[in-house]
Amino acid sequence: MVESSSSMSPTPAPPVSAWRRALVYGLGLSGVAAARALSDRGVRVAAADGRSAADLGSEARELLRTGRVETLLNEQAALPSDLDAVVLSPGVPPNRPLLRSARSAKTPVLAEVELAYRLLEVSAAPTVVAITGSNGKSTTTALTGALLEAAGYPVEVCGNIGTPLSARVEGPPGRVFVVELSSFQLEAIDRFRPRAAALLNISPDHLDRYDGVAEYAAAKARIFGNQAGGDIAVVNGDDSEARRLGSDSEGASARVRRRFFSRLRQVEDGCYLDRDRVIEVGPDVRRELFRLDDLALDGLHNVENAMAAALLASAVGADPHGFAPGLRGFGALPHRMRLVDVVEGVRYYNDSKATNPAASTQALAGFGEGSVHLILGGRAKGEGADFAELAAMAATRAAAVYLIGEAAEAIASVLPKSAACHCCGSLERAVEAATAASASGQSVLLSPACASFDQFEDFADRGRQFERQVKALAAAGKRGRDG
Ligand code: UMA
Ligand code: ADP
Repeated sequence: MVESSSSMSPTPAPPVSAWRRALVYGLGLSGVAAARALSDRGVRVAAADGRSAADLGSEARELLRTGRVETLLNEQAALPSDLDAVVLSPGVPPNRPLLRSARSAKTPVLAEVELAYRLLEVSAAPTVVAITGSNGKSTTTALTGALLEAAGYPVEVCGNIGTPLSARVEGPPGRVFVVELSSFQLEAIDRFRPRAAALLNISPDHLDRYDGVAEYAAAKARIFGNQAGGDIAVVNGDDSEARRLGSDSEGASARVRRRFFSRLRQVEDGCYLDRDRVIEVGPDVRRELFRLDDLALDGLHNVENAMAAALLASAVGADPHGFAPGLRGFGALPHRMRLVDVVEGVRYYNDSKATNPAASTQALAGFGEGSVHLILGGRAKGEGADFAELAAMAATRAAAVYLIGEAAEAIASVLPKSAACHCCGSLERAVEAATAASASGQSVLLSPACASFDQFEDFADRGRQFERQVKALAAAGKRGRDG
């Protein structure tokens, strides 16, 4: 395993305006954006990447052609001696030799998001809203952006969701930056201080990078590490690990206002579900934020995401009166609990982005007993991926389970003997079998709880193949949506 993320604590970096030469490590989306931002400011940029120039993406190759990156090093090269800082792409783990050399040479190592934050700080204290968690980050980030936009704020939705923060630094003042952050990005922040930050949940993930869940969770908790008086920490009150990390005085200053959201119980400061209404409470407030009916998204987990988004949006001043219309206009992101079609009364949902057991467990929790034909499997994430809780949920919610991919045996071994379980091998056969067995009023759900790389390019490819097959079913003379 790698050096712990705490070993990434950076050597303090001088202001970016004083940098003369920096190394950008990784020339993917983050590295290209960071290199552009630095070279625009007159900093000489060297880059390092495990890939050769010819194998890099088109944007990186274009950047090399323009000469804005003066050298492309391979990962085994010696660290240049005249660097002011190394700017790190999130996918590069801290155990790389170049990073070890940087630490020995006391060269500051900063995450790409940290660089971007420092560039934003130059003009004014930026309004940053940050979101992390094991599941629900992209949905909550996009939803927070939508609520703020509906309230009239100029918003930049960026970060792990797809566009690096560095690519959004240039622009008019007064924008609110809504930034999705992965544990990888949080490892190498230093001053990054979100005015409002949310920790949605913690469940095991990325255990190929971390020495255990505690180390992974500690990286996530760094989102609160620089918050200070006047800032707001939003924490899932129903998730014990998130609650522990969010309440930890080391994680956030005592002057930070901690607000909890809960589906299960009343909270003192934050919001909770009271039958069909989400109520905000606090020392000086008690009001309805929205009703469940306002949510266009399916699934109980999306109630949590909406509660977090509402607290974040109100933390930077949005008027909750606009939340209900904002929520009504927000449909599921691609491959996240998305209704693809209704065929012969059977609802088909694409939740291909559910790549770990906790995500699929939550997705299932929103369905009635015995109402779902559930497609599970793929490549298990991490060696000891634990499907036990998912199997227990499937035993009540699923009419039958259809297994695909490498993890089929591991999942079959934890399903109760009484569960109807079919080993289908491929997604195509699973959809056929689920379609044959399902009745009007039931659902077919692809929420695989596994990564896709054993059979697909990525989760999006898996989701698209599922959607194509469902559309073909609908077109084959059967009734389409709402038929
Ligand atoms: N590279 C090396 N050495 C390494 C690892 C990577 O040289 O050890 C090089 C690769 O050859 C490649 C470049 O680094 O040229 C890729 O950098 P990267 O992996 O950091 O990826 P980016 O293209 O910069 O995209 C990153 C995020 N990717 C990762 O964290 C792995 C994107 O999240 C994010 O959208 C983007 O920045 C913009 O902020 C993707 C992701 O999978 C969606 N995130 C993980 C997740 O959500 O679970 C954390
Ligand atoms: P992330 O960006 O963290 O991967 P997404 O919003 O893309 O999160 O959702 C990924 C998957 O996680 C969804 O397909 C859904 O199954 C599940 N999910 C979404 N929100 C939550 C949540 N709050 N808790 C648990 N699982 C969730």
